[in-house]
Amino acid sequence: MSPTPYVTFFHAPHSRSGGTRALFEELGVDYDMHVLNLKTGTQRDAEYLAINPMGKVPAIRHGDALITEQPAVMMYLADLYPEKGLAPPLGDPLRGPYLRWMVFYGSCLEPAVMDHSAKREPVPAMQSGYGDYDCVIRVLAEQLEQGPYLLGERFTAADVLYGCALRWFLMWKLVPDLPVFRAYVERVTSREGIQRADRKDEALAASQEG
Ligand SMILES: N[C@@H](CCC(=O)N[C@@H](CS)C(=O)NCC(=O)O)C(=O)O
Repeated sequence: MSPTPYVTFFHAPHSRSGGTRALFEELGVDYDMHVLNLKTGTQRDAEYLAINPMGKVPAIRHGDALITEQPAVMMYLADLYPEKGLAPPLGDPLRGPYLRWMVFYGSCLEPAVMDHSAKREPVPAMQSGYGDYDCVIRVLAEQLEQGPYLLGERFTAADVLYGCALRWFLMWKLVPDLPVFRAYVERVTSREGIQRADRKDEALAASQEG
């Protein structure tokens, strides 16, 4: 049963909030969804900026709390439903590695990928929070080689984040087309919940096209 009050999820199809939708499906919980249209720019309307001044998705609201940034949103949701087993709890030896990889996504992987794709002049590795792009990609690939999931045998919300993000990164050729990335994306995104989220998102995107 969902805790009260329901979580409100601010979502736009074909965007970074797709991973959060996939996590909701993997958790199998109810929520209220508020849909934004990135093509017409409703995320920049005053009404939404009053909720999330960044004008970005995903965002969730739970009671008076606003949570933004994919890793924080996913950690919050996975902790909110501990019975679903998608977050190693405090005291679990995997809790530290789980937090590490969740934060690595936002502080290392995504900035490295975006800086690299924009061909930004790299700052010296010692001054960069993520070092350099090649190092980030190598460290992630080495971790996934140990598989089958980011934390080994245990599937967690971190895999929903990385599986969905790497799928986009491969599609847009933002990361090297390594067999380890391909196999991991296939393993994670073929899960029932994520497939269901994909189908719902395609229908939502089509309705916005219309
Ligand atoms: N740091 C944010 C980034 C979210 C983000 O960039 N979302 C994009 C969608 S892919 C967005 O909302 N863009 C709309 C805009 O900037 O107007 C996170 O990790 O959640």
